[in-house]
Amino acid sequence: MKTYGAGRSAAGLRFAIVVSRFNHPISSALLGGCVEELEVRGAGAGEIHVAWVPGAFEIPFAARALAASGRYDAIVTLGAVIRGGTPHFEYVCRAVTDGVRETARDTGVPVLFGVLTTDDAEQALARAGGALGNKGQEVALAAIEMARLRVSLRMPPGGAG
Ligand code: INI
Repeated sequence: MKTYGAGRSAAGLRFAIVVSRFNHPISSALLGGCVEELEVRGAGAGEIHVAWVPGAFEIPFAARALAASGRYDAIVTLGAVIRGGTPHFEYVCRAVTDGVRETARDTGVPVLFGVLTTDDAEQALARAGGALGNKGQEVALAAIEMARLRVSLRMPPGGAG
């Protein structure tokens, strides 16, 4: 059996991160975890570009522009949508999940989903460097794996990747 290579080294790969400013303490903690993991895995600091947007609703707009630029091997999206007891939460969640999925589908660039959707701030903080880890770090690993897989899918199975 031959398998397409993936791997966990970020060396030589280029990443863009789209991060929403809304719920800033949470999103900045996600960003810190994501950048740290990419750098630990070998990504050059000059190969990680960050685009801030006002809120999660705006994430797909920036993710699509960055993916379409052809400059990046993977796009990471980060943010926190916290339920506030109004339908607004559902609308924002739907918009960002649909937009991220459609961006990856339409551009062929992996777009990773690191947007927390939680009932309250405590649940989000627990996932942004708290008791339940850091979603930014987790999604950085997924971005590396998908970026490497994308490269290797252009080669025969078992090739470098
Ligand atoms: N944006 C978020 O990123 N998280 C939220 O929890 C949130 N809430 O709760 O409203 C939120 N709203 C802003 C939205 O994403 C847009 O920025 C805004 O509607 C302007 O288009």
